[in-house]
Amino acid sequence: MHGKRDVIVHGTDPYNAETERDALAAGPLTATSAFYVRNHGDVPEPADWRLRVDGQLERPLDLSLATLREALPEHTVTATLQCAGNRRAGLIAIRDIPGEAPWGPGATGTATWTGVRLADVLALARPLPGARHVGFEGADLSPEAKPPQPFGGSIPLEKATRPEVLLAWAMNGEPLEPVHGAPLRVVVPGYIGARSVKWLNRIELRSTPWKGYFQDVVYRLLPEDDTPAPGRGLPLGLVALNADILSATPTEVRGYAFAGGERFVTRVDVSVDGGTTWTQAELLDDLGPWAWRHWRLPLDLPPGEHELIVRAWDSSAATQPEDEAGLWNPKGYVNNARPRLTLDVPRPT
Ligand SMILES: Nc1nc2c(c(=O)[nH]1)N[C@H]1C(S)=C(S)[C@@H](COP(=O)(O)O)O[C@H]1N2
Ligand SMILES: [Mo]
Repeated sequence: MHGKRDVIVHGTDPYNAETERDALAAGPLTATSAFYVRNHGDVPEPADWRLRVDGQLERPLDLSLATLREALPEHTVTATLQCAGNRRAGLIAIRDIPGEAPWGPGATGTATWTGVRLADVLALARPLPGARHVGFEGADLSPEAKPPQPFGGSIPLEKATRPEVLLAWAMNGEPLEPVHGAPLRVVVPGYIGARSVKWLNRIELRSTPWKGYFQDVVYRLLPEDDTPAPGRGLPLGLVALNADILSATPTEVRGYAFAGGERFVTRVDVSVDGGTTWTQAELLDDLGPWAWRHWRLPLDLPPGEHELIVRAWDSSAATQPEDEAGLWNPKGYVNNARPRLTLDVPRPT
């Protein structure tokens, strides 16, 4: 289904799947065939697709894809997408989170995205002075909201006019696949995946953030004892610094680290003795400011049990929280605890 390989399927109605560790480890760019999918409803198949731009602006637009592509210059950005629920399994291990997928480390991936700059579309539409946020609405209808509503969300106008924010029709140099938002999706580098709205058919210039279910009720960080309701908790936006281990053998450990927001990864430390001593890992390919860094450290571990811990650092000098215990929240978002792994090296026989 959906031509995916090397994924762990978390659901088929709607389809949700994460990339297997091996496929993430294969390289800094994630193959489209292995790229994670996060859906909140059925994949829509719009017969007559248009992009409408309305709200607080001087010039409402109603564009076909052909017009969009002809009118504006094409740009390509390499960016990591990361779901706010990435690594939720680590939070579920502390306390169950019913109804939410137990994502491992693969609800994230990095691709090249090609399309037009949202900034260029906004320049055509001419936002009015009262416009502060840019809302995005998809063509899918999600039954998670009662009554069902299209998936949507917004970002501040200030971010929307940055050159890295795209309306993309291609991923890794190929036409966008239906499951990833064809014919057109938003790509908001540095923000949680939920703001990169797929099957985009409406952009709304607004004075306030999006009031739809997927920004006003969920994708919000709630205190431990709270339950989702409109406006509760804090809306997630910028991705928090995170890292995970993708492979570990007695001779090498590898993984990814993603700083999120406008920060970048400055260092990754690895401990093989449960956190007593730390060694810096080598940061691999630099794919630019919007992409994660893969990292590796050669090891020479003797037989026995070894407790590996990893901690990434970013350009704001922040590092990852020690463990999941203090991070648990009712919807299971933002698990960015230091990854741990016990490696049992057998004695030679
Ligand atoms: N229209 C629409 N856009 C959407 C979603 C959705 O369900 N519907 N899911 C969002 C979430 S939560 C994430 S993490 C990313 C996932 O993008 P992908 O499926 O291409 O990996 O898409 C976002 N855009
Ligand atoms: Mo997500």
